Amino acid sequence: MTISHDLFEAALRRIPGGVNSPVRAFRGVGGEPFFTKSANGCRLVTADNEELIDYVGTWGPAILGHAPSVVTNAVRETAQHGLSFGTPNPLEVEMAETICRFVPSVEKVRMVNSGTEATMSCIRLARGFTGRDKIIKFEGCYHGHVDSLLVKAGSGALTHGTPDSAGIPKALARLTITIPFNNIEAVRAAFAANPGEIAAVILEPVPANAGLYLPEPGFLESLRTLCTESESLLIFDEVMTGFRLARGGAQEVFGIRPDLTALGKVIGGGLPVGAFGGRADIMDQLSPDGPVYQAGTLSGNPIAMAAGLAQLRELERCHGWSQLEEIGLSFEALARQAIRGLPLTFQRIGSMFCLYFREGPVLRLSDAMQSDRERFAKYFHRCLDSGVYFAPSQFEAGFLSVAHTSADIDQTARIMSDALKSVF
Ligand code: KE4
Repeated sequence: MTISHDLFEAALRRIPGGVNSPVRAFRGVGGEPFFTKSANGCRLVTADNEELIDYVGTWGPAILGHAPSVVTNAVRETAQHGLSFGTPNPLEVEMAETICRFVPSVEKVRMVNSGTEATMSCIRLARGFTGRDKIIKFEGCYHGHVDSLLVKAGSGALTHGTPDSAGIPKALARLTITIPFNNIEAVRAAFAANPGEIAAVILEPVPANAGLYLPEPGFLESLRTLCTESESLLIFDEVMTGFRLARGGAQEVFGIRPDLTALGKVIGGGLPVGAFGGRADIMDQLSPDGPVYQAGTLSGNPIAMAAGLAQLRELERCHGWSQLEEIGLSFEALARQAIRGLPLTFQRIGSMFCLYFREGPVLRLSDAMQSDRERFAKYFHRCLDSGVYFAPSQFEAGFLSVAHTSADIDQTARIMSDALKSVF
């Protein structure tokens, strides 16, 4: 038996499913999860000393690769002066100013401790600001485990067949209208059927929790227009895409100005950080100035701020976003070579990608759901056994980092190609 197996046995006795987050349980691909004991650059080292080229990147934060020295040094240095103060600290101000500089639609911002807190706070703030209750979201989009948003959700909810979680009061779920992504007519109809009742539309501008698919031309622009006309708020959940697709995230790439933006992952450099921000007139509705309450003991934690700031500064210094595009282009070229002639679809934007086990294109959840999950699972394990770790679910995106070298990508392409030959 392996050390990971023994650790998993112990975990199962005390942690539900043996994991602190469901997608780690490998239920989407079968088998037992490996345990990681260290990570550096684009590689993980398992508890059994296997080295893996990592394309999950702790689900997005490791954009510079794992444990970049600029971040670990900042953490070490900051920790000398204390771990948490429960008072305002200078790093929070620097983080807020940096976010507002990177993301122009964010005029004011508040730090939280996870992406879930960020989206949850956006929803409450939108409802408080508009005085309306209903929310529009899109099938397959995942916004964290927020009661109002765990309706036809993606990511682990989809992987484990619980897109509509138990425990959500029907009275609350009824206030969430879910619509297929890229269907602007259905959004228009929802607004017409609920005049003056829609507080906000929330979406991942590039949905990456049902694999990865893109907004069709004009879709985001139409959402912006519909929200403006209806005086509803447009909320971009950029927990995944923020600071990754561009310095200003997907909203910079697509030229759309949302009213609120949820952020996370990259912003913490690997530590627990989320943030939400947007128009000052909306953000000023938050306590202590306004009537919408929101709070957090560790929000703006100095260590987390130092880690996130070090990561954002380094991304800007090394022109990380253009490096990521170059790495993405070369990865895509090799991936397309590996899948040539096979009933597969490879979709990418920047450093995010997905290989769907179905013929494309994939434009919405219903398309993604037609993927061959069994064949995906076999492919996943063949790659893992050969030293490449892709996300353990067809309904997750893959992530490249600045630390992935051309040698890593060449090696990955060979392993992908061999794995595909063995499952087709
Ligand atoms: P967290 O609460 O997990 O920090 O963030 C929730 C969240 C919000 N919005 C988007 C677009 C997200 O992708 C996420 C979390 N992403 C998943 C990966 N698909 C996290 C992995 C996990 O659940 O363990």
